[in-house]
Amino acid sequence: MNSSSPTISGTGNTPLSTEEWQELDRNHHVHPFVDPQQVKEKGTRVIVGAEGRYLMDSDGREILDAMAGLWCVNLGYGREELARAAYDQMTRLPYYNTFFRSAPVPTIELASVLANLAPGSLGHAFFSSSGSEANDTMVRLVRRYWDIKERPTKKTFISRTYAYHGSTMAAASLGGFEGMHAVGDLPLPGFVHVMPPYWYAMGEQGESPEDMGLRAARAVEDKILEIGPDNVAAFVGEPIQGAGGVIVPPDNYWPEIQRTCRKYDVLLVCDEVITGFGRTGEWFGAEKFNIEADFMTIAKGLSSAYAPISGILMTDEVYGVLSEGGVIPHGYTYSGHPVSAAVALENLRIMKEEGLIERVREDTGPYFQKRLRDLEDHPLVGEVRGVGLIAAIELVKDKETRELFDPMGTVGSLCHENMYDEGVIFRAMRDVLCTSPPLSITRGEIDELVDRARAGIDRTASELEMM
Ligand code: PXG
Repeated sequence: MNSSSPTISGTGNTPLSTEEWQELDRNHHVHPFVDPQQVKEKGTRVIVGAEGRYLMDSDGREILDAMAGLWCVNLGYGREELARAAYDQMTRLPYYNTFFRSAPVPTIELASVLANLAPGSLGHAFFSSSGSEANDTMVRLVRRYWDIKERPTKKTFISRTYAYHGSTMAAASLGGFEGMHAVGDLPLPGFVHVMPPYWYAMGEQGESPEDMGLRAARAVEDKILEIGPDNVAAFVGEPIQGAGGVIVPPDNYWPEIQRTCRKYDVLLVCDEVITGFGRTGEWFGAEKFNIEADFMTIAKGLSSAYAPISGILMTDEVYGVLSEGGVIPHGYTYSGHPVSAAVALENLRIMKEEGLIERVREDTGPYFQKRLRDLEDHPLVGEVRGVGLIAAIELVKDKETRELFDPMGTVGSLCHENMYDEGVIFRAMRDVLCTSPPLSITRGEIDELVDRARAGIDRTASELEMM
């Protein structure tokens, strides 16, 4: 027990000072993906509220959230309709399960709405609460699919370096981060990785993005042949790799992946946790890149993160096979939670009614991409890349040769801090500054986002004595 704990009300709204919150946090709260030493030394940024696209911290500062939380608050903050949907559902039916052949009404409605929204024949939804759980579900059901088809050796998953698919054992195994694999002795058996179509950092000198895209797609085919097609269950990929540094594939990459998966009878899984629900200017990234997936993982923007909900969508064919296998012994207490489902339905209704997808596709998306590309004149900026309302600014040591900083990550972290001090939150991954603002962002706010980002990059450059 912390003897110096201030008295707290238990409502989460106790008016303590920043220092008091930081002390409690330092003493009791374990953060994901954060060095405890940094929490101890620098203290936590305490966030007390938000409205629209702006967060407010405990010192009363307004910060433009260029990350929509963690790539998820797609409608922006303060939408009363979503709060009302949650309240109404909590008073009507706060919980009932989806086991034992029962289901709450909003859960059934959400499954049918998603079936209509999703591309192709992805007509069946299994719900969970987080992207990680959804991917774990997918891994189990893909393996079961091949068992039922009497091809039990098809068990290995191919995914990519710098992929992020979550933090549970299977999801982190699918992910392509060595640092994550080092925690918990991962990857589990049956998970292998190939190179991503990351031209800026991995393309050879003189190699075009398209040539690199083909090379990266061929790495998938080579891996299938190395393992043996009879042993490969699925290829899993985000249409655009988000947390790995917004890696946008060239146009020839996904068609080649699709062809390869069909050729070797390998299932294709699209992880749309970030790219789903409007981020690219289409409802799904699969539509942007013409991908016909057998499974799709969804989360985040499904409810604009106002309530935790995720799921996997599967095709009629896949569900048909799974249905032949009898009971599916898999599920979570919160699978299809009615409050989350009600919030998701209201979120989707608002997105449709306000024409948010069209707005991102035709107006704010192109404007965002154009304004961000103005930053390419900066000596520290090697590349700006992105689609719709997702983008990255890659900082480099040498623009001409595309030489990255060594060690990677220090300059990115510094720039992230400097941007925060300038009043805008990006996400630093290596030396890549990622942005994925609420889809409700306005042109004026985009101007502000870019101006503040430039100020942060300028500060970083002068601290590096480059100017
Ligand atoms: N797939 C993708 C593509 C993701 O981006 C997950 C699965 C896992 O979702 P859950 O709900 O289990 O977190 C994600 C999550 C970051 C960051 O720092 C990114 C995510 C989560 C947390 C932090 O960029 N993406």
